[in-house]
Amino acid sequence: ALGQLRSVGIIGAPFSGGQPKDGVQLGPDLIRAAGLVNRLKEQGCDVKDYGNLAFESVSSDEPVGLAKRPRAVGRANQQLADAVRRIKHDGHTCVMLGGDHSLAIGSIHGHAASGSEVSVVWVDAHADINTPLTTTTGNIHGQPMSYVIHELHNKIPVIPNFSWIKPCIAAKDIVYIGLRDVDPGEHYILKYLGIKTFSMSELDRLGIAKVMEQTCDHIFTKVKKPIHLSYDIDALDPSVAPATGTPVVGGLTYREGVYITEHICQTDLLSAVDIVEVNPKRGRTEDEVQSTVNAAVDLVLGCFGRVREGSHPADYKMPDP
Ligand code: B3U
Ligand code: MN
Ligand code: MN
Repeated sequence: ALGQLRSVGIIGAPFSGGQPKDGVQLGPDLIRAAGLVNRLKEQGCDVKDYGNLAFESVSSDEPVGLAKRPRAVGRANQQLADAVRRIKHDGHTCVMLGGDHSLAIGSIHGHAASGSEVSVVWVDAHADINTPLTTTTGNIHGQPMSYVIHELHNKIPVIPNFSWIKPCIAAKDIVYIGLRDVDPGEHYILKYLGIKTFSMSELDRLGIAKVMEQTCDHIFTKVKKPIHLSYDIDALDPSVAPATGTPVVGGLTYREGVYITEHICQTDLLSAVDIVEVNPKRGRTEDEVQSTVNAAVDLVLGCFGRVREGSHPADYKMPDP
């Protein structure tokens, strides 16, 4: 079956300030260079590439408490939120190419600001739900969820360039898949808020098909909200996606990773996608970089109708001899 014509708006966010490792800002152009736009068009999508955001450098950006580079992260995400809101208003499913995962603040915020409430499917080895006070690393890519969840609003201190952020996601509208490196404070928050999680243990127990059924059962109770899929490439096993800043052993296979996108695509509710944390400078060989980038491309293609059984256009003409 060929998915109906989908209209995709791509925004590149070459930003690395949410974590300390150089190279993750190269993700958007690398994923494009692997042919993303043409391959989406080949599978029947309408694609508009909005290009890359230009982030001005912030001259003086001392940590606030533990949080590192807060002014740069706040500014970049404000720019991204505006861009995502515009792309949603133009009627596209938004694809945000990162960049590090702190960008989910702006991407989710802009998505939620564009219309109704949204649900979030967060695919990641990490929960990225530290508050600026529970973080031990100070890296804001380990914190984005804490800024957008209503129930954590009173746990967030004042941070420069963060005042525009209004919490916009309910804890009950979140599902995590792929967790295997969760800090104690994060684990407490996940349990305290009753957030639905499928760690790698649950995935081992249930298999990916049941995980995706239960994911959709969870987010579809009552009304069906548009889905924001936030996909950290480090959810995949490092044997598949080694070129990333914080690889963690025991991750999703390529097949499980792609299955998630196929299943979400079939809901017809996918409204925005983030693909983040591809870092070519963390690959030890060119093959490692290519494997990671190819996986990123295949995840996006899976989001927009690519199916592994193959497909054909509705007007396919069988050649006669
Ligand atoms: N939870 C740790 C580690 C981490 C989070 N996200 C990544 N690493 N990629 C933290 O820094 O908050
Ligand atoms: Mn992440
Ligand atoms: Mn991660």
